[in-house]
Amino acid sequence: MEWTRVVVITLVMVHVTSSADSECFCLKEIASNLRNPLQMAHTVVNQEEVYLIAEQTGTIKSVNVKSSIIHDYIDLQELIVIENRFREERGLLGFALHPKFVNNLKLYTYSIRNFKKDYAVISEIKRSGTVLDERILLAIPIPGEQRNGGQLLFGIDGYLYIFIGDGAESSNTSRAQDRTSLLGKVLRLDVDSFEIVNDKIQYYKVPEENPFINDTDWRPEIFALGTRNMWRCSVDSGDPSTGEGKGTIYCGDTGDDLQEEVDIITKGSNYGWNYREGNICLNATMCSKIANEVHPIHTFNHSDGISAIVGGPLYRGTRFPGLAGKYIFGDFGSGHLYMLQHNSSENWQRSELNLCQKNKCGCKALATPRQFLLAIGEGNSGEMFLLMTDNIVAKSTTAGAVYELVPPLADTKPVTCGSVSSRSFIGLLIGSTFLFLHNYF
Ligand SMILES: *[C@@H]1O[C@H](CO)[C@@H](O)[C@H](O)[C@H]1NC(C)=O
Ligand SMILES: *[C@@H]1O[C@H](CO)[C@@H](O)[C@H](O)[C@H]1NC(C)=O
Ligand SMILES: *[C@@H]1O[C@H](CO)[C@@H](O)[C@H](O)[C@H]1NC(C)=O
Ligand SMILES: *[C@@H]1O[C@H](CO)[C@@H](O)[C@H](O)[C@H]1NC(C)=O
Ligand SMILES: *[C@@H]1O[C@H](CO)[C@@H](O)[C@H](O)[C@H]1NC(C)=O
Ligand SMILES: [Ca+2]
Repeated sequence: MEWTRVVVITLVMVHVTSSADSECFCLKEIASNLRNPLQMAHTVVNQEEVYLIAEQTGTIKSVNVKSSIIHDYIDLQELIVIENRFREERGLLGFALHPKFVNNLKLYTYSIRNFKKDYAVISEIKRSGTVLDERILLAIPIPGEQRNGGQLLFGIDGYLYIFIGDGAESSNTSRAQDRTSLLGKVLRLDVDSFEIVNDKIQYYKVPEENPFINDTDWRPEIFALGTRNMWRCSVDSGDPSTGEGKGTIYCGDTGDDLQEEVDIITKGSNYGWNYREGNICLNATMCSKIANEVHPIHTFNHSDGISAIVGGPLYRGTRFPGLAGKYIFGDFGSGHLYMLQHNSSENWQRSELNLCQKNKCGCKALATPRQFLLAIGEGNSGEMFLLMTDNIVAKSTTAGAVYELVPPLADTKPVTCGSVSSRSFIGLLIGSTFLFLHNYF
């Protein structure tokens, strides 16, 4: 995340009709009173089907899917650093469940902690009763307070992928291109093994297939480089009948002044930062010399109305047939959602998704969405959730909520739902002034 500047601008924007009009969505609230919910998982804990939702302030809440009862599952509040202020990008930034979580209850967290200085800490945590067992896998010093990354996920190879921001205070640093630094990188670890390194136990092993494992100039954990601050990545579960696409990793990489981008993460690739931002060259000397450079599948100019990208899933659910096989992402500042449709080997076409009109959603689905989009979650059957808040100063408010995307009612006769209100989420009014939150992530 990075909030380098907040510019108040007047937008004169004519709402563009979406090509996906027939695929409008309704929102059903599944949890509220949260403090910056920024990652979720859908799983089973002790035979209870739950959503686990991480708050930036340091807890992972468990929400019982049937009863909606919420409790704290993991509480790291005493261990992490986070201040009660605007532009705070530290705290608990992400988690991933071990592929065998249902049996071993191991999960992995990415949080910022202070041991005389700030570190991005990746650790394995297991809760047994009320006791938390923790093993620190990596503690990476972070130079600035922003662009700290935070995404963790397991690939279909069973390895843990870690997405670290470049930790920079300004775009001039080239840590993302520095092979001896873990900043601005995607790392890949085997967390089911350990190694003894310099007579100390290291609670992971570097997979033999990591691209730079034989090159002593490189940190062997590096899987890919040249990333700025990837904010939310996902693994495609594959086409349900053909398996096509299974295992592909998609990320949104937040931009600096000019462009946001969507990337497909592949082994040994260089995503260009900070020589290139999106597809714009920032360093004429270096742009032609980027080895194994992989360009984004899509870029989105800030001038076209995006503030900071929030990557989502490649949709494999069934509720929205028109979204099948499309890549979904959103905008932090406005909460708008978009899809990318792959229509030839090189071409991904963008269109906007719209919230349905009030009378097309049942009363239960007439939730009032929050302003800021923090993440897009995915349930076990591929259905989607929005993690949002009205106030990003997380420690002081509980303005966060999680919504499930549900289809509109088949019967569109107007519904009356008492005092429930629904604020329009889309199509900023012509000439309205709106906070253009540039580069929060
Ligand atoms: C970064 O580079 C720009 C352009 O070269 C320069 O104007 C700016 O002062 C630099 N910022 C820092 C912190 O060095
Ligand atoms: C590293 O070296 C080993 C032994 O020579 C070889 O088997 C392996 O394929 C190499 N790995 C990579 C990623 O180059
Ligand atoms: C381009 O990158 C090189 C290598 O990191 C650096 O030395 C140089 O100052 C950069 N040039 C600009 C204009 O930022
Ligand atoms: C995006 O911005 C870049 C540079 O700022 C410009 O060259 C390009 O034409 C823009 N693209 C669109 C679609 O406006
Ligand atoms: C494919 O994408 C291009 C550019 O984004 C668009 O012009 C074209 O209409 C699309 N083709 C189809 C078949 O959707
Ligand atoms: Ca890039």
